[in-house]
Amino acid sequence: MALLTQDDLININMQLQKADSNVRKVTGLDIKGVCKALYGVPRNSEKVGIVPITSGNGIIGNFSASLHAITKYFGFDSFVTDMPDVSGYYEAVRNGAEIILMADDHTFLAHNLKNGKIANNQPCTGVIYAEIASRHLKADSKEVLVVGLGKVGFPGAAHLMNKGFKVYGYDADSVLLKKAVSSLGIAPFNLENPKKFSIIFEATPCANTVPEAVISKNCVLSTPGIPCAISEELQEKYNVELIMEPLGIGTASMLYSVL
Ligand code: NAI
Ligand code: PYL
Ligand code: MG
Repeated sequence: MALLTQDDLININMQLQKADSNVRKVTGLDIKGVCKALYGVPRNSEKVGIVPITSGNGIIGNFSASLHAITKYFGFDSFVTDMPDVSGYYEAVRNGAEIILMADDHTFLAHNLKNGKIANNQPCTGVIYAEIASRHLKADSKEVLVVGLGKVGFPGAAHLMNKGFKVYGYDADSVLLKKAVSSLGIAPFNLENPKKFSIIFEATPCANTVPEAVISKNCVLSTPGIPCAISEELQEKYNVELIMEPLGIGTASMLYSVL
């Protein structure tokens, strides 16, 4: 999994507020509203325990603090444990956590200890960024381009298919592209024969993965991918509505999915 860096998470509150404003502009809903549309209106708001995990590459600077800020931004009572790992998990439960948030280098989970529901950040991120893209108020058709069909992109593409969109997909890994075509019924997108889209969803760890030939004026590019899929120059040239944020939107999707 491509790992976040401390620098990706600088001033997460400002990044989240900016992303929320862009989501409202594109969809007419805020991030919370999109989560409610996806998962239903929560009856209550559980206490969240955030447990730092030292395995693998270890603690990422700003990661736990960002989760603390993100959970508070969405109205949850939350705390970061003093201890990491097993001791931190014990501390979280002993201090009344009803939902556990923790991440190693491969899995970022939300586990609701009351109802047993568990969520993985990758599909939850793909689904919410795809949902936001699908709600583009000024879309000129139900055609969408998905670039990147991995652990985030594939669930996002599946969500768009389930919503009745015409999904064109591309992945640099031909095996993954074939799998998405055969299992989801998406259309393989041919970069040699490009067309314009007003809705684009990208989930790759590479820059410049969305070519100019597919970008239409005022299109929405909904992308959790880090770094950004298009240059600032292209974003300005086509007035692209960019939905991009390093952690909070995906975390909101996880939390609402386990309430
Ligand atoms: P992954 O490795 O499972 O999937 C990435 C896919 O992109 C791969 O199938 C790869 O073949 C494809 N790809 C790479 N370069 C490409 C190119 N030039 N054109 C087309 N396809 C290309 O990774 P995963 O877990 O799906 O994550 C994708 C990105 O999303 C990563 O950058 C990750 O850090 C980020 N991410 C962001 C989150 C957020 O909340 N903003 C949450 C989770 C992941
Ligand atoms: C969840 C993020 C989104 C993109 N990549 C994922 C990532 O960086 N995962 C690793 C998270 C490790 C956290 C570390 C800590 O500080 O607790 N174990
Ligand atoms: Mg996010």
